[in-house]
Amino acid sequence: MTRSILILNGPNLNLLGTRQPEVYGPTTLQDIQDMCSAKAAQLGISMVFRQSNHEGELVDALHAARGTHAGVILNAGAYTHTSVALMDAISSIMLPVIELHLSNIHAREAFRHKSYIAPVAIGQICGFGAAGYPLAMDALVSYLGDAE
Ligand code: CA2
Repeated sequence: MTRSILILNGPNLNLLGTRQPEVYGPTTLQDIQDMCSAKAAQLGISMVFRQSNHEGELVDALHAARGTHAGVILNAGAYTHTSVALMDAISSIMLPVIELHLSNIHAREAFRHKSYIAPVAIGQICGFGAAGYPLAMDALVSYLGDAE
């Protein structure tokens, strides 16, 4: 069976490419989704790409990933810095999760240096803009190896 991964995006990422291009770049979330689809085909995996502005929906999507997907790439947006609920959800699903950010959160405001996702993720990719998405897909597929 084809391996599947979930790419999950949090609040305000639907606005990408439309505002603050100096911070987040000119690429839209649809452009990123298209890039990820092409990368998935190249890697021989399937991929579900989602975005929600609602914390509970992100928690539900993480719960539903168990049994459906082999791993998750999560750009939790601002919930990265606030959400114990997302941290607990990741701990509960027993799936590898890669934390992803477009910007280098460590080079920005102090409140962005704290991540509730980092302690429960297998790793973090940040600061490479939209290119971080295919990088994270390579990293997740490599982490998963031949295991089911
Ligand atoms: O760099 C990232 O990917 C972030 O997860 C983006 C979040 C931010 O709160 C995190 O600290 C880092 C914000 C996403 C907001 O996206 C916008 C896009 C266009 C216009 C306004 C916001």
